Amino acid sequence: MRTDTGQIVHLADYRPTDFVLERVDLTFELDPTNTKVDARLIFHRREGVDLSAPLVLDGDELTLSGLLLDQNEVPAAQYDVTPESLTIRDLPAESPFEITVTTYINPEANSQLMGLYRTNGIYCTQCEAEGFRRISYFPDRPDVLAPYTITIIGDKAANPVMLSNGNFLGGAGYDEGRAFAAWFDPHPKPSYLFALVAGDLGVVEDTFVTMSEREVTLKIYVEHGKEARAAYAMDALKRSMKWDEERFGREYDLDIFMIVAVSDFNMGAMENKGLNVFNDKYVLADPEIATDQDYANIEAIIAHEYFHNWTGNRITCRDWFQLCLKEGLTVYRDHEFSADQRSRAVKRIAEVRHLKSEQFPEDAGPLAHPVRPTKYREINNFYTTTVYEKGSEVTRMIATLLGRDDFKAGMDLYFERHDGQAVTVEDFVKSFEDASGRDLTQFSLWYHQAGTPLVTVSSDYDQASGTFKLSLEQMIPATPGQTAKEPMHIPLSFALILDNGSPAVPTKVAGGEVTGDVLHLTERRQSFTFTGVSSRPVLSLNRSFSAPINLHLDQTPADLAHIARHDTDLFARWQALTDLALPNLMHAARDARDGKEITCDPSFVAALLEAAGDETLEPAFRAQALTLPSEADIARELGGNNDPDAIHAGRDAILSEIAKAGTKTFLRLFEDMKVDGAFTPDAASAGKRSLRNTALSYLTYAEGTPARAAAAFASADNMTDLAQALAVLAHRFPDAPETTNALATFLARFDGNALVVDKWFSTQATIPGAGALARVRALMENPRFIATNPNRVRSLIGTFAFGNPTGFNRADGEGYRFLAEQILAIDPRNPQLAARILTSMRSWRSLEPQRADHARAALTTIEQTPTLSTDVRDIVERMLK
Ligand code: 0A1
Ligand code: ZN
Repeated sequence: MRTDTGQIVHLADYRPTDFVLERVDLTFELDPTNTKVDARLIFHRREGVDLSAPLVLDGDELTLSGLLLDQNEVPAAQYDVTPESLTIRDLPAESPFEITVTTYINPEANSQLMGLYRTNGIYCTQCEAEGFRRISYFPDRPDVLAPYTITIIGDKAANPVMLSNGNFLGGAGYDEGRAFAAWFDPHPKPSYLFALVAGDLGVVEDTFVTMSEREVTLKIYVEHGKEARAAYAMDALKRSMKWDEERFGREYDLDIFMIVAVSDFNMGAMENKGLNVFNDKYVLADPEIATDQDYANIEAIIAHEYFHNWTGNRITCRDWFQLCLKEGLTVYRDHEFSADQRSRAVKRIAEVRHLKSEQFPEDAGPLAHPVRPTKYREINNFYTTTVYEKGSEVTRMIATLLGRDDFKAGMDLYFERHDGQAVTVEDFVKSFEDASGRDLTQFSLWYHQAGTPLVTVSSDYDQASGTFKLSLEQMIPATPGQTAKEPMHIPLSFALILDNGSPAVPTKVAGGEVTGDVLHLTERRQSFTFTGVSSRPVLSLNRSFSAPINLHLDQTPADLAHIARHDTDLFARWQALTDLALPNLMHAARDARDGKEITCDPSFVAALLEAAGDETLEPAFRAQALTLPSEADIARELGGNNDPDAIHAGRDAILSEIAKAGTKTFLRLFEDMKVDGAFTPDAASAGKRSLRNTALSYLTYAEGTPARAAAAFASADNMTDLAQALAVLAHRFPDAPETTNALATFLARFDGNALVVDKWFSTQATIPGAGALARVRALMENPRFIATNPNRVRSLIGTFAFGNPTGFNRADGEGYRFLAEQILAIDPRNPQLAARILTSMRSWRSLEPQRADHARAALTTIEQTPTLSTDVRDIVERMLK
């Protein structure tokens, strides 16, 4: 583990390499503890580069065991080497030269899961962002692109499968007991997209015929015996390939596309060229083991990684500051794909819920950073929801500003101009400017200014003149390192809804630009006056969440109820219900804290129940409508001095109120939404299950006994219903014998299937209340909990810290002390995992003073540990700053 303090890298310091890499030829002689790597690299000096310039290659924990220049040993005086770098001097002036670097690495001992490692006896690599330098000394940066030839030599019996990027060249027996396989990837790529997989795996095969009629072989590799569980992933892959051709004109470019599912992986998946490596959680599914959410995640992540083939691989990033160039854009593409495969409105609601619960807190706390940062200490810590999800929202806003045709023209130009290059956010934006003629200078602030803008809006209607005036003000809060902010270009989709529900069509607008249904807010303060509005309209603003902002719009509950009932934009209807719910939930939290009786506005409950019972609305939407803002959402809205126990108690009381008032509706939904026949994971059936399980949850509030959930558990014939019933039992009746029984039955039935046992861990880790910590500690002693496996750690410790507000934020601070202890235990093995779980404390400053003091003390304990990884040190120091 690197425990240096980590140099800060600045965007302003970027300069191209002195030497151009022409070709890469790698040979791996696999051995679990002593793999030999020969890297033959052909370079030439870049034009104009000084003769004295040395070649500097990156390393990480490496030992050099051989170095040749044009096949001759390099004398010791000609180079310097440390585990972190190799510097070679006196290189040829003009002609290309060949450097051969030999290293030996130990995959078995690689617990960081970066570089070449072993998982369940399988050799596997992870090179993004800087993992290749743990394999060989190399110019390990994304702007160094070259074609790769790979030869893998390994024990024949142990490695019947030997894979790398590109097309298969050939393979055969090598010598006594060994075999080799050779691969060639003709598309120049950076080292972070390199991959190697070897071992004994099962495979599922299919084909895809591209739009130019080329047949591509598709293979998904999984552990033996799990082949049938890869069927849905294969289907999602074929749909993704088709969609990218139809929507973006992007065709696949190799003879073969492979996916490998592994059980030890730090993230969700990785888009290595032609050889995606996946966390098996995002590949394996069948009705018995996977929930509807699992199916949706698999579909989205398969698509995401596949879409990277163009947005990330064919066109890559010049440097890691440009990460959003590939991630924000590719998330936007996978969101659009899922919206087209499922219900667009319901998908958008889920995206916005996720954005608000994950990205908004990041943007409002000590870890806030721009979508395109200008400095970092540890790049692994910048795979954030800001880069990914806010990055996607910024792309979505470009599409909103430009309209469908110009956005498409801009994307086409980007692909045409930059194919085969490593580029910047500026190059991306320029493509849209050139294609549309629109100046995006001010808009680009979205990439550079951190913090969620707050837009405050008031309106005024004058009956006599038929004018409707809208006054807006934008404020971008200060964030670390950025105190003064410029006003941004905020595209706000809107409608003026008349009494009968139809939209008003004003005759004239003054005060700013309006294109179609988009109002362009560009000034700090700006007023728009609409004329020709015959009666007082209700304003529906930021429809479909056209901009990722906080909106303060003084609307009466009656106006919100009007939108909830009449808006043609389903998203706006959901947003209105949320806006009705929040003040009630905030009030309830305050009343719970003050020991007062909790009440709820009956008109809000009526609006909610009306949506729930409206059969013209799709069930998935009604389920979303009935799902109240989370405890974290309420905490964010309250803004500070937060008491998670009071927030929980207040929300619980409101849920009970709704449950009592709506019992009849929920009973009916519970019956009507039953899905008959064999399980299918399609969106319509998933929506019905979701609404039925939401009704089940409310009914247990109304009935106050575990009987109904226990019966639902007993009769469930798919994992969605089973896991939901189990969660209701565990969360509402943790001590009931029905819950003990269900937990035991669940474990007995799925013992041996680690991905399902993870659900068993997570369900228990999220049982609210102070008793959660003891439960989590006890579960860590369970033999099924494997401390080196990231999925196990995330499902128990991660879920507890991120997803159990009352359990984790215990008033006595024990939750924080536990987390500090765990971070210090995980960090030496796997710094990335430790750093990520530590971010669960990013909102600690909004806690009430006693809890905040405990949190600060726990963070300080971490900070004062001398042997921290750069990853954890970077996070903890930023959180305490
Ligand atoms: N590029 C991947 C995410 C990823 C990043 C870093 C990793 O290293 C541990 C792994 C995966 C994606 O966007 O899916
Ligand atoms: Zn990605």
